[in-house]
Amino acid sequence: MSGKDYTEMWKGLGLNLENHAGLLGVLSKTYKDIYLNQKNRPRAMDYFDFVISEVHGLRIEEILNAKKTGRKVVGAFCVYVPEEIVLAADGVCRCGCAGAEVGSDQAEKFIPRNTCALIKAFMGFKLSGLCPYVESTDLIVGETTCDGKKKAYESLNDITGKVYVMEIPHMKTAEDRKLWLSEVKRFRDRMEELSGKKITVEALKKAAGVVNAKRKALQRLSRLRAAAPAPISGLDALLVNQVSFYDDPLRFTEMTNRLCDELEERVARKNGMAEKGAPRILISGSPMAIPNWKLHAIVEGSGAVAVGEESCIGERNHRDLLDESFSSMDEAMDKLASRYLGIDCACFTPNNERFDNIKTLTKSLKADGVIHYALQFCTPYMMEAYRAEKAVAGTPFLRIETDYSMEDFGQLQTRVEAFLEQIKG
Ligand code: BJ8
Repeated sequence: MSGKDYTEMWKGLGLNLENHAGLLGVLSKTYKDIYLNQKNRPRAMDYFDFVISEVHGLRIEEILNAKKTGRKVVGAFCVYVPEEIVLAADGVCRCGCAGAEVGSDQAEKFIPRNTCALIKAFMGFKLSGLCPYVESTDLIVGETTCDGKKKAYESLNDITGKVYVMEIPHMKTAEDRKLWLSEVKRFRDRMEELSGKKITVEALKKAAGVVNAKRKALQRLSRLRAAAPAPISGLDALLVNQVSFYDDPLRFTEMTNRLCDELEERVARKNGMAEKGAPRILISGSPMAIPNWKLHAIVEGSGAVAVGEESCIGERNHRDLLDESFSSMDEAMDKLASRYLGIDCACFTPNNERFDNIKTLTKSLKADGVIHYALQFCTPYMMEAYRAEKAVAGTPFLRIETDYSMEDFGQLQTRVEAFLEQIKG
């Protein structure tokens, strides 16, 4: 990982230094094995390789420096938390790492064994003192999406004392919209209280511009993956989406646009990442938080190319922009509430928009097959697999349920290979 010695910084954050060194070692090796072995990567991926090498280094230093100037750091585990409000209060917003099997034994003292890997990971990272992001946050914003998260936040608050929960309705009726609007306002008030700064319409407009620019860069990347041959691997595109959750938003946007410039040239020259005729796969379902690269590594290691992620670390996060045409606080709150309530998370019922979106993406990305990915014990996404399959009837479809462990890697590989044979046949 990084060449600089950050030991003092990690000590100051109270990390468990021995376990932390082990974690960085595993992360670095996994990254090298999976990422640096790819051939013909875009040159602009150098930046994202650098960000990963500094994931617990330079970025944390930047965040701690921001804190020294009085800015507040807000962590979240869900795309429902409105980043614009955090930025408008001059805060730093980032999502917690929850994509690796860490501290499960300790997490299971608080939550049941049969809890999804993402929840276990955010509890495990905290309990084993391994995440500098969690340690540097002033506020962790939870939400009432799935039951597992909702209840885990209670324990996380017992442990950290800094969890604030937004109530997310589970339907989208007029009454639900009212409830959600009041939650968005309550969060604005909480951010004002935390930062000691009044959130103004101008500050919200500026924040909306920053976050929309980031979304537009991700949308551009997403559109470029529709080219045949695909100009970038799914692994690299997934990494860019994962990094979008914790990098500085302005820098991230610039570097992603730079990557897209290069991809446009590649598309013009028909310079693809995958072999000619490689099956194009849309991956749909539970989010893949950093460093969860397992399924993409299997799919692309088997000769296919992942061309899209119908997921919160993907399309669901950047599909919709915020309408910036507001001129009063009430209008701004209204527009924020409707932009976020448009997210098609499986925690909603009914959730027909998601199936329409899967259908549209399968077509626009020219996917030859869809792999539905649900984390084990993620009931909302496991349940929706049936309707997702129905939505793309006629397109080969594979359902996968897994966690972060590598124990089923071989078994999944066999299933994916058989699926790809079915597509080719
Ligand atoms: S908007 S998908 S980020 S809730 S994987 S913890 S749902 S049991 S992460 Fe999610 Fe927000 Fe929805 Fe997106 Fe529960 Fe499922 Fe675990 Fe999940």
